[in-house]
Amino acid sequence: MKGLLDRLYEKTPVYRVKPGEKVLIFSDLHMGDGGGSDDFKRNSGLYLRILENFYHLGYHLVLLGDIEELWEDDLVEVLLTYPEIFHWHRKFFQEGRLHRVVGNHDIFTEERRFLKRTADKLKKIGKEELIPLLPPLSLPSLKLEFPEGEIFLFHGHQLDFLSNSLWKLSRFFVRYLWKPLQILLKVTTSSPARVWKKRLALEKKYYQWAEKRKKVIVCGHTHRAMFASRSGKEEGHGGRAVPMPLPIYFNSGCGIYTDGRITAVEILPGTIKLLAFYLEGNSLRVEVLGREKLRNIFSSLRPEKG
Ligand SMILES: [Mn+2]
Repeated sequence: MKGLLDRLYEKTPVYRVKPGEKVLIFSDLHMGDGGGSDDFKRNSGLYLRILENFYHLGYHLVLLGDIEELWEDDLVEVLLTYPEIFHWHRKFFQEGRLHRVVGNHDIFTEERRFLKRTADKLKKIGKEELIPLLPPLSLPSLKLEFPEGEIFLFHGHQLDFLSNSLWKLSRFFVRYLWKPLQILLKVTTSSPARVWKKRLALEKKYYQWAEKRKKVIVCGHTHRAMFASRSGKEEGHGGRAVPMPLPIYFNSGCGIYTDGRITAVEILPGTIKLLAFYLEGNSLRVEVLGREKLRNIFSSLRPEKG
């Protein structure tokens, strides 16, 4: 029987990665309004450095959902807070190197109209110059086609009932009840990130779908970076909900870790990696948390080797 992910998979646009092209995948930056509930603020300088660097290195950038925090904040406020970041995203886009996939915190009904309304608001407050920086229309999900095989990327909220079917109600809760509390209590943003059991249950659903359909997947949403179905640290919560024998589930993690790191999945010709970026003084540093040949990842899906 076809499930929700099967239907998403079928309508997913394909990008054929050309020889030599390199891809960097981020998710869950939750860029806010720069105020007390903006968890991204402390990492924004780091992210800007990453964008500048990888733009000049010729990378493709995949934004895998929850880039702007639109449950808590208005897009106008986010744009006014981080115009430079929107500027770099735009530069990637203009060169055909930006792939923006929707998440549950940066979703809005009738995207075209929403962007038009946001442009009108900017005009009204005398910030016309920011209108060209508005994000491009988003994709529901994305398939990246490599010589070794295809990787399916989706944010991950699609299997999360509250975030998917009830997103308007959830947004109401977050904006009017959670945000003020968050400022008061100085705690970080919501949802599966905070709730371990929920996160493990989601990971299980992602993995089981991928195993059944023989796919390699990259998600975000849970805020737990994963490499080849393994997380870097289990944080004492008993690890995985189900055994994940095949190295087919990846997660780009998030941009709001409190230790000042941002994680990303990097795909180079023939190789996939999990990276953690951080600043040391003023220098951009990268730690490689995982590295594997794409050939080995895909061969795990063939029965004779699986
Ligand atoms: Mn999400």
